[in-house]
Amino acid sequence: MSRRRLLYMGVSGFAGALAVAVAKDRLLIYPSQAVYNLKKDFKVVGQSSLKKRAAAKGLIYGAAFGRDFLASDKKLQASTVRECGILVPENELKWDALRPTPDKFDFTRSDWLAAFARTHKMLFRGHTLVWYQQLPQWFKEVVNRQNAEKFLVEHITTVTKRYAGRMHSWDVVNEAIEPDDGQQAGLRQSPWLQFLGADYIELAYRVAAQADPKAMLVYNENALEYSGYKEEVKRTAVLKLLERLKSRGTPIHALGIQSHLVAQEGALNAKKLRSFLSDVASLGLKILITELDVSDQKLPSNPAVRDRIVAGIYEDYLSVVLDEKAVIAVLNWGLSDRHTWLSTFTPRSDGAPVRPLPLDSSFKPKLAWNAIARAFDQAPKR
Ligand code: 9MR
Repeated sequence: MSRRRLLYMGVSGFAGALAVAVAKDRLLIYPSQAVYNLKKDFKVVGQSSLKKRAAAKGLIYGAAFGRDFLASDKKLQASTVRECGILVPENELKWDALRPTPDKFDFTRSDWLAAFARTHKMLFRGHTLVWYQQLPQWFKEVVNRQNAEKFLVEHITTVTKRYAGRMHSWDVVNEAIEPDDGQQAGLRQSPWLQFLGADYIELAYRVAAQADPKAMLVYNENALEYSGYKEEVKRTAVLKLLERLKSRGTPIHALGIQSHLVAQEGALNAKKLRSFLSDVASLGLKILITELDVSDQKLPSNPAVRDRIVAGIYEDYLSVVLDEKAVIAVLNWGLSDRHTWLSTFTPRSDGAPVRPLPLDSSFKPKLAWNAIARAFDQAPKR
């Protein structure tokens, strides 16, 4: 009999039954995680919302929403108002959403979200001014080496001015590092790098700071969380970028760690993650967890088993990152499983709906909600 099998057999009663279910579903790569989670009750004290639990520790909690989902769903609106202290448009502030033609801006949909946040006394957060994706159709034909700076400056100025004084923070530049692209300093091959060179990053922060001196200016990045070689190289490149920006007096105030976690990715290396966070903090930067979710794409089909594993990952991750006092905010990328980018980007092969977020598709809190609540309750005060 294998050691794994013995491990499973050591768990009794309900937990044992679940462990066997897990084993049958061939979740054999994480036996310790599954068994550990089976013993956890994810108990939460009191009834208060995630935003209140976060606020009690000097933290901000919120989520990303699409205008159409939020506008058409009263139940989602009620959950949002209850749980969230900050709202970020999922797509409405991206270039392709705001720029129907080279000389036009359309703020209808982002304004709706800004008004919703304001009406419900939530903070509002901007995502994102400079990205290599979601550029409008016309971009390729119109933007070139000669006019790229004019487009970049005009875009950042117009968009940040529209919400100036009302924006908690802006993801000024998003996902600028990709060491696999083989460019200088691990920079991603993007139209901005191609047209303007590495200095486009600094320029973007300076323009944003001038147009909205009150907003916290964030550099937002993905794939920083795990401990594989690629992530290690990426963390090093991001740190170097931040160091360089700071040493040149660039107005940058925080790092956004997207945190799209993946249940089958294996354990996080808490030590490496903590030391990265502390290196970022020692540059005088705050840290925001900007797009948190946990993909259950490859987990067993049983939703109860999935929810338990996902919740364990939420609690483990947040308890590590919230140890670092420079972390000031946690945002989920969506709030309820009813609306999540993961249903289309990484659907499950068994066709079952994905369950990556704190609320289920009927807006009921899942164990993931408990896990986040527990992490907030246990976090040191800022
Ligand atoms: O959730 C967003 C999805 O609806 C969009 O189709 C996609 C492309 O614009 O972007 C998704 O959000 C991404 C975010 O802007 C940046 N980090 C990764 C997010 C998930 O892909």
